[in-house]
Amino acid sequence: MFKKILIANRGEIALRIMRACRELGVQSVAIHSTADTSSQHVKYADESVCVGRTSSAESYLRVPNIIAAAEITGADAIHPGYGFLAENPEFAEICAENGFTWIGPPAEVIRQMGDKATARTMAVAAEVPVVPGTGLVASVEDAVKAAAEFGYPVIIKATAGGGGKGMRVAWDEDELMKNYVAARTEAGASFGNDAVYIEKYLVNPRHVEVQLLGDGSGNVLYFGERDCSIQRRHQKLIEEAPSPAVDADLRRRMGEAAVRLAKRVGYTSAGTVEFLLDEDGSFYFMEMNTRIQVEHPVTEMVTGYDLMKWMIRVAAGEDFTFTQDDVVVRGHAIECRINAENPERDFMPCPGRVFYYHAPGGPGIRVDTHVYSDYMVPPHYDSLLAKIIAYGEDREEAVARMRRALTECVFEGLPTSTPFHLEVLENPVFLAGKATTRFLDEELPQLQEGLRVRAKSEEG
Ligand code: MV4
Repeated sequence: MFKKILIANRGEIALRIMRACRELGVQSVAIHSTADTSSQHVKYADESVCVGRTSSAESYLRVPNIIAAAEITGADAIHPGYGFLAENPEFAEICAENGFTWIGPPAEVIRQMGDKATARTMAVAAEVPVVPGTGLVASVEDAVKAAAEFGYPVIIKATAGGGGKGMRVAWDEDELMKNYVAARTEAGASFGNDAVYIEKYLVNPRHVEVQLLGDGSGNVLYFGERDCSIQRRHQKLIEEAPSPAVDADLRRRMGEAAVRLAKRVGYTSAGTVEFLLDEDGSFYFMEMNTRIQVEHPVTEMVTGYDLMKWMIRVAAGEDFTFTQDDVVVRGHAIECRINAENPERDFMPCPGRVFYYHAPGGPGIRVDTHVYSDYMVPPHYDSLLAKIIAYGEDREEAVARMRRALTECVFEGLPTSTPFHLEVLENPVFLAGKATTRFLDEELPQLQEGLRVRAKSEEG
């Protein structure tokens, strides 16, 4: 096992990694910006190094400073968490070149999966189902020809994209010709790479993703799925495990498909294969995320495995002490992401001081947060305040516990997404387990009306 790990991140995920380190008897090193001097991850760590000024570009993304911090503290490994440098293959290589173990998948796999057209090709090679589509298309004529083959609507995707950027839907040939140019222009401006490919557009799918973990001996295990259909502008708001739309047979088929892809590319560490699950029960490869994800706790709750500790153990060369048959999904877990934002004002981020924080608790509740009373939420980073995770024997109990936890929770001084979550937890479509990726667009008027009523009754 490692002696000391540098955590190249901040916020709740830095704390989560440090908690795993402490349980493993590993020393932790925090890095921080000048805006995060009094952050929890700095206090919790055994050592800390300031790596730069407030902006991410000058601190959490400043590779030479992070490597220097690892050198002066004598760390033997680097954990990137999610976001920042987690899916930067050059950073993974630079860590290794400087003698630090990268706690993540091989750099070459990060690179391959970061290119969405390549990832799609790898999925085909691994016999993982993909939506009818193309490789990179060289011209608008090729795009029109391909679309005529598999039929409208189609979606144009930037190969350098992911998370929705450089994506355009086209319902007919005219729209395709227009949006093809728009997608390429946006992709070129956003990523410095304007290459695009085309897929048949699934109109009303669910987002279902499979959690994987690979050790250094070629073993790859799946830990069931998460349903992340409730998103707004490609930001996930609520995640749950298991998916209400997945039964044991589908779980096994999706899990085995995800493992085939992972084995094909030589995957190690924690990773996630995202699928679109169609209304008829067919599933299709969407993307592979080569990192530990925000929503990993729901999987930890329903499987009982500490994914973060296993991610560290396999990076240190340990193999699994259990098999696929040992991984059983039991009960139900839901996560609500609490952001410092105003759902009544188009989810506008609202950084500022949390004058008073009170954590929910009791049976089945887990809170992953870096917030404390009098904490100043800096405006420079993402607005995630806390993840509340509720576990229950079944979905109904998980929902009831989540409602209770959300009403116990206090973040004084800031608007948060808490009331919005309470609205979703009363929505009939959500309660029926029928939410698809269109849920938020379709239900937003009712949810916002509910929010206004809620705000009024709090005034009165
Ligand atoms: C799709 C799709 C429908 N059909 N691909 C969204 C981000 C990127 N990961 C790919 N995305 C989609 N790809 C085909 N062929 C619909 C989406 C999509 C989506 C997917 C998951 C969750 C929310 C979404 C919201 C809009 C579009």
